[in-house]
Amino acid sequence: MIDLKDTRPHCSDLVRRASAVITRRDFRGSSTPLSVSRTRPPITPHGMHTGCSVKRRADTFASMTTPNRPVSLILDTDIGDDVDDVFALLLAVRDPAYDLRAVTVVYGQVGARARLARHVLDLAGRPDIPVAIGSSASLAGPVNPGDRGNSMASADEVMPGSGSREWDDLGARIDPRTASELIIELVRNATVPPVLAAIGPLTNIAQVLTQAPDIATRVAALVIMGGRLGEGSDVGEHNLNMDPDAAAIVLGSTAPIRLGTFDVTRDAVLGHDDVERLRAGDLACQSAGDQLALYLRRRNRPETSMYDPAAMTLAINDDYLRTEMLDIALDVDVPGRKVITRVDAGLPGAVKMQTSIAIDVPAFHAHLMNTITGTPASE
Ligand SMILES: [Ca+2]
Repeated sequence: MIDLKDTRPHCSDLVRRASAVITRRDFRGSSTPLSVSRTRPPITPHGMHTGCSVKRRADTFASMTTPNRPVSLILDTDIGDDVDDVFALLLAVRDPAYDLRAVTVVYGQVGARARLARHVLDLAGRPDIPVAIGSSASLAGPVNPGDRGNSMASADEVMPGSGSREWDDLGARIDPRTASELIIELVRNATVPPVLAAIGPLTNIAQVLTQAPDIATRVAALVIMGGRLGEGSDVGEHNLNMDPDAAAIVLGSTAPIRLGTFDVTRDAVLGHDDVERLRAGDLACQSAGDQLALYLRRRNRPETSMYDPAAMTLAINDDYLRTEMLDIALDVDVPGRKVITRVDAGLPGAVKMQTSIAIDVPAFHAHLMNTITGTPASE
């Protein structure tokens, strides 16, 4: 996901805010106010709501997973653009709490994304995990090559070059099934319900739920990095904005959603100090360090957010992200490619989701780096 500096017109003329403030408590006992916008439905010819009836989801996650057993995980990713996806992928194969069963890729340059995922898994010693290609286009049609997020900004200088022998070899070992075929097959054949984690635009997941509605109730959880609450929520969030139609389908479904939002996960960061530690590790760590360094240089920033691996921890527990069951309402503006998420139990269409409200930043950073590198931080 991308830290957007949105230059598009805001929809402040479409929404009226009423003040509503919940308290965001971090794990160290202090309290920080977190504003949550309460907005009326947009009055716009292009706006629409999810239109679903109000659903009351119980958080069935605990009852569908087995304590002390790894969580079976399927990861759907737009790896290669923002660098946080590669850290989610490495965390998924190096934390024994996960049993990563498959990786599927989505959005824009899916051939390159699949090769990158294959490359990283090979470096991590996991050539056995299948990688399948999903939708390049959004549900509305082909993505604009200039779209934010349709790049390989964190990886194109790090992975084998297009047309090289290594590139061809990676391509030859991509799973022949489509992303939705692979997801549906794995979920339906699982003896223990898996967790489906989506850390990119939601096109593949929407296609799965459209083709096979039973998947919504067969997964232990649908973990999503997406949405933005509180200040800045009027510009939406990248993963939902890039395919608003898919977001409406997925977030309006009956799947037990655990939502890691932009406003919480952005506080988890890696920066230049972490690059050297990664480069001192094995081949997979070195590649991740190179991708992080490339991304920081291209974006000219000292650190960057780890939205995706932070959200992905919701597949395991709430140790790093604290969550509450909140009523999340959507305003979906397809032509504007903007999906506004807000907490509003009163709005028709609001859906209950286990939603992030706070993050333990130091604990998550230590967990991510220690797990990926396999070593504790030096004093
Ligand atoms: Ca992502």
